[in-house]
Amino acid sequence: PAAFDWKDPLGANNLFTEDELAIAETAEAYCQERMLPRLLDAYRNEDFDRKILEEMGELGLLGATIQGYGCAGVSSVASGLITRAVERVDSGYRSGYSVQSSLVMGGIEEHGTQELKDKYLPEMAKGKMLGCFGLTEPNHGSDPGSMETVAKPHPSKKGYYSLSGAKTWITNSPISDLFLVWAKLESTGKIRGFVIERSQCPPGTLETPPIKNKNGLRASITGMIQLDECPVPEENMFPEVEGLRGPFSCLNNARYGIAWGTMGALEDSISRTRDYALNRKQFKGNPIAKYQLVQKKLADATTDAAYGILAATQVGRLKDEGKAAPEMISMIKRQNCDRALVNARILQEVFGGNAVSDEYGIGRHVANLFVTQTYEGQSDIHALILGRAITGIQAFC
Ligand code: TGC
Ligand code: FAD
Repeated sequence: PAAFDWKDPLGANNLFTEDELAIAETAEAYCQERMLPRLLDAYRNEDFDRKILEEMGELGLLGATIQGYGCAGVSSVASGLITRAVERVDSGYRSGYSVQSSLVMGGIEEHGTQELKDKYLPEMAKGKMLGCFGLTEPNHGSDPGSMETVAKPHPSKKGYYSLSGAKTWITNSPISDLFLVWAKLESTGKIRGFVIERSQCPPGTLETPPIKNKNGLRASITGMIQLDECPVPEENMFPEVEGLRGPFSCLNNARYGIAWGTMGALEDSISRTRDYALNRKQFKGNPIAKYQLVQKKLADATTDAAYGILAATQVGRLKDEGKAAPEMISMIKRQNCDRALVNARILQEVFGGNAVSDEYGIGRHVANLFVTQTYEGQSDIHALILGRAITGIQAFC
């Protein structure tokens, strides 16, 4: 019989092409050799180094599924493998990466005019220009359809809209050059997407205060977007897409990426726990890995990680064939985030008191995975999306 590999328990590597495996290897090498050594300081000091995205750009990892504009044009599975490699290091770095690649570059590529694509995608692909995605507001998180941010013709600048409102909990906002903001057009009441360039905003019309002292995702920078009659050129509004379909089409790609990423965080938790359990001795010099209760924790977590990778691979393949329903993405986003969080929390117990030290990494994964379960649609919201698809009855309100 074939040998069992605890790092790839169900042989998922057999499902990837040679190109996909090569991309994964490049991403893993970069993440382990150059990203990981900076992580502990970044997490302690809540300090996101924007150079990381520039370095990922140099390796062709940003906006990786996009064809042209200096992007690699790889498969959805390959992009998932990149995301998994990044989140094996830290969910915060994956957040910064996902927002740049899936939410902003993906949004501009899918809905922007040719001029917007030509102007912004090549610089974003190099990581020279950073972006953020403003959907959530202080009073509207799970229910973005009720947003209050408004766009109306600018009272004094012809050819411009004026945007006013506030977005909160926005990854990358304090350091972003470009803002994809969703606002209601006053004349129609319909949600539209606007691309705002920081350098073009008059003083006081765009502010991006950071949200500090987070107890998770500390290696990622988060903030608000405050718009006060901010002038935005008419040509920077996405021309066709209106309603929630706009932001949700971008979210489909990012939620898919999170399903892969959280499996990376879980795999790193498993690997750290295995090492610890093999080395830590209690009772007559036995490694704690010898005890059945510890082995069960590892068996449960390894099983969930293996299933999660297979499900994400399947949805990735369907996505590239145009056969992935958004509900499939809700299913893997919810399941993988939930299982990663539950398992990492249980594995944390294996470290005993040392789990409390940030040197061991496990507590950081647990804190981060709570955030992944919350953003891009909290898990219960995805349960309701699935419930609606199963019963035909919506249960949101
Ligand atoms: P609903 O009636 O369901 O839909 C309204 C319109 O949107 C369309 N639609 C989709 N289109 C494409 N893909 C999807 N996944 C879609 N889901 C819905 C739908 O067809 C409809 O189109 P149309 O043309 O008929 O108008 O709208 P609802 O208001 O009832 O939605 C309810 C609900 C709960 C499902 C939705 O609001 C929801 O998903 N809420 C969660 C909010 C969320 O995910 N926020 C994410 C913010 S961004 C973020 O967190 C980034 S973190 C990044 C990081 O750091 O990694
Ligand atoms: P609420 O909507 O207030 O929900 C609170 C609780 O109530 C949840 O458990 C929810 O499931 C439950 N609930 C709500 N409605 C229902 C219902 N109808 N039925 C059952 N349960 C319900 N947003 C962006 O736009 N861009 C970003 O880049 C971004 N980055 C983020 C980074 C971080 C670190 C964090 C923490 C959040 C980020 N978000 C971002 C915001 C994120 O998407 C929201 O926090 C999330 O959508 C939940 O919204 P909320 O926090 O307002 O919670």
